[in-house]
This record gives sequence, structure tokens and C-alpha cells, in this order.
Amino acid sequence: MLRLSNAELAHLSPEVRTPAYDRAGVSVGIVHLGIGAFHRAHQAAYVDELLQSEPGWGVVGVSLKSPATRNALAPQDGLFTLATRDAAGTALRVIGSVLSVLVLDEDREEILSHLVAPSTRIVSLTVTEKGYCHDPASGDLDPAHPDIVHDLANPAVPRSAPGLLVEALARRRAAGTPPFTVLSCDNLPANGTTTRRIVTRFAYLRDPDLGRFIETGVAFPSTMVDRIVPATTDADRDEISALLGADDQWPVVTEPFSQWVIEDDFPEGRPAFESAGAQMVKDVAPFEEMKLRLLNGAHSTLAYLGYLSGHQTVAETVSVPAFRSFLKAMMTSEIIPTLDVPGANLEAYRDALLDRFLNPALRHRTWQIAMDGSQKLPQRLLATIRDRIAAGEDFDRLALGVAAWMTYVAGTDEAGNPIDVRDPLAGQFADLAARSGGDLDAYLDAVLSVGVVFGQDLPANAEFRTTLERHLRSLRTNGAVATLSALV
Ligand code: CS2
Repeated sequence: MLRLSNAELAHLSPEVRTPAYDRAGVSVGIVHLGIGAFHRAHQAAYVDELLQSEPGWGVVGVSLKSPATRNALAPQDGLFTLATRDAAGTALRVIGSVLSVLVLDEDREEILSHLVAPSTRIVSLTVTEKGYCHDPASGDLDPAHPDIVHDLANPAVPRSAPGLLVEALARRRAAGTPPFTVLSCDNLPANGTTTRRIVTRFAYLRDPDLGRFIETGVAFPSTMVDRIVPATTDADRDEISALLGADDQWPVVTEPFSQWVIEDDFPEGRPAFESAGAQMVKDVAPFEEMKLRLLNGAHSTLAYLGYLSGHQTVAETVSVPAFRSFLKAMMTSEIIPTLDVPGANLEAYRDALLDRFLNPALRHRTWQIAMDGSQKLPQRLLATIRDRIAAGEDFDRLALGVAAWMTYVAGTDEAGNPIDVRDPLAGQFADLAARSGGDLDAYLDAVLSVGVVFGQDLPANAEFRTTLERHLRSLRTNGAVATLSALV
């Protein structure tokens, strides 16, 4: 079978949708940092939709770490298949908006030349929570992060996303080129404001003048992004290539649902994202909170409780009625009351989420979602718990999600199997578990004292501690299913 490429576009299976524009006429308007599966199934698809009318907004993708995406997409002229799956079947579409992929370590100067080009007006990011090199509890830069220490000492050869953005903005400033707009598309709370805080702090540490310039002169609109994109497997690659009629080594698999809400603040211009289905708004905060708390909060809870009790995928976990009832109760009684989203029907949003989680055609692994919990919990569960505490309301189910995470990062599932815990703090948690030697109270106190996750307030809250202790004990004695069944 021939490899997917520009030359092969004309020979694909007839039902495959291909770019409606001439790719040779597309130029770079966006540089995207962190070209993983999520970007390719989300933003790249929106941009693909509008290139026919606005060919000046093609994307150069940058990988900050692994060359895998570049290696796979270079022989494919940047093309890849987006496979949308649900119970009704699979629809294929070839996305043409990614013009090339560069790797930071190998192509630093070429990346910087794209970043300083006046035609680059947007630099977007999906570098995951940990790519911001920040302290998740406070949302501020972690100046002791090894990549930040490196980038402050060697500003012209940055390794981190903040370091790269600041070096590019400094070079634009020196050249008299207006700054680009920085568009965070990660699941961080107030992602634009948070990115501004982190990048500005880094710039101040480099040079206060540069700090002031970025603080006042660069736009960081916030966004809410939503599309479920499980990691692509070898089986996906084989199945998609067969349906496509060409060999695609780097397809992405996703659900039909997609949402992108963007704050409309682009001083150097933007494509008509709304023509591709995005919602342009003045204030993204309510949407973002709704999504982070309901979707991602439920996802993480499901991932830890599901994994501990032996479930491999989200769909498999939510098809157990007790899990579904528990999630619904958690969303209805403990999350929805903390939200205020003008015009939204939160009960309908909740029900649609439960249906999306049930999508039998997506094998979204609980293990994948369980990754990097120390970076995710603060905005997904702990912020909601703080609001519940402030309102004098209970947070029993939300706390079970937190207790399940604590159990998970201790490194053993309910059947006694070791867990491959992936988290920047995995080593620290393993250490805390080993040192507490099975003493549940000692372990709880040790994990609670991890300030970058819990801050100072939650560990000091007696009700929070007691609730966690009760759940940890029940998870250990009765297991996840019995524990959550008591809370439906
Ligand atoms: C998931 C998200 O892996 C995770 O942590 O919760 O990637 C989730 O699928 C997306 O945010 C959905 O929009």
C-alpha cells in the first residue's frame, strides 16, 4: 500500500474527505507548540475547515520533546487522517492544515525564525499541564524547574515553552515586529491568564523591561477546548490505513463531538474561527469551569476508581451501572451547584457527557487519563471542593475521586498488581507510600503536605482530612465499587 502524501490524495477511497483547497497556496500564520494527538484532532481540524477561504493561516507544528510526530508526518507531507468514531461507524477525513513539523532540539533556529516572522500572528499551545513548568496549586511559574533554570541561564537556546515564547517575543521586539497572540489550548484554569502570568514572570526574571513589555503588550486570550482523543494504537493505524486506501502511520482517532470557545482578543488578527464552528466570546471563564469540573473532573475520578477496580477503558467503566449512578450524583449534587454558566443547560450537558463517555468505539484508557494527576487535580476536583467548603456544603463524592488518586499513586491496584504511575511527582509518591509502610494515616498526612497539589488551606481543613481518611480506609477494605455504591 502506498504512503499517504500529497500525490496520493487523488487515489484515496472515495468516501474519504480530503482538503478542499490547494495546499501549495497555503502559507504559515500559526505556529503550534506541542503537536500531539489532541491538536491534530481539534485545532488542526478547525483550521483545515477555513483554509479554503483564508489560506494565510496554515500551521507549523513544533514538538518540544519527541521527534516521533515529525518522523511520521514528514514522509506524508504533513497529512494525517482524522477518524471520527461512534457506534454508527467510522468517518475519515484527511487534514491538510499542518504544513510541517519541527523538533525543538534539532530545529531550534528554524522554529525561532517562524516565530519571529511577521506573518506568524498566532502561537498556540497544547503542551499539557506540565509543559507550563508551573506550580499547579498557585498557577505561577516554578523558577526551580530544571528547564526554567536552564532557559534563564541560556535564553537563546530555550528548552521550555515559556522560554521559547519569551525568546521569540524578545527577538520580535528587537526587530520592531508586533508580538504574536499566545493562544493556550490546554486544560488549565483560566489558561490565557495563567499562561500570561507564567510567561511574564519568566520574562521579568530575564529582564524587567522585557517583562513589562510582555505583560502589557501581548494578548493571551483564554480558550475552552473539548474533544476526547485517545492515544492511537497499532490496531487503529491498520484499520484506518485499510479504510483509507493508503498507509497512514500517524492517524488520530476521536469522537464526533468537538467544542472550542475562544476569547476574542487577537490584536494582530485571526482567521474566522467561527466559520469553522468555534464560539468567539468575551469571557471564556464560565465555559472553561463547566468543562474542567464536569468533564475532566468526572474523567479523572472515573480513571482512578475504574483503574483500581480493574477497568481498562472509560466506556467499560461507565457501562457498570454503579459507576454511572455515582458519576451522575457527583455531577448533579456536588459540581453543578458550583457553576454559573449563562444560557447553559447543565443537566443536558451532564447527560451528553455520560453518553460521550459511553462511546463504545473509543478505547480511551483509564491509565492514559490517570497520568499527571498532580498537575490535573487542583483544577479538576480541588477547586470544586474549595467552593463547596466555602458554601458550607458537602463534597463526599469529589473527595472519593481524590482518595482514589491517592490510592493510585501509592502504586498498587485492588488486585495487588503494580501500577505504572506516570506523573512528574511519581517518585515522590512512591517514596511517601514506602515510608508510611502501610500506615494509612501517615500516608494521608504525607500526601496532603504536597503543597503544589493541595496548597496550604486544604490540609488544614479537618473535614477534608476526615472525609479522605474514611474513603481511603473504605477503598482499602471494600474496594472502589463498594465504596462508590454507598454514595449513589
Ligand atoms: C482527559 C482529557 O486525559 C485526560 O486527562 O481528561 O484529555 C479529555 O479527554 C479532554 O480534555 C476532553 O476534551
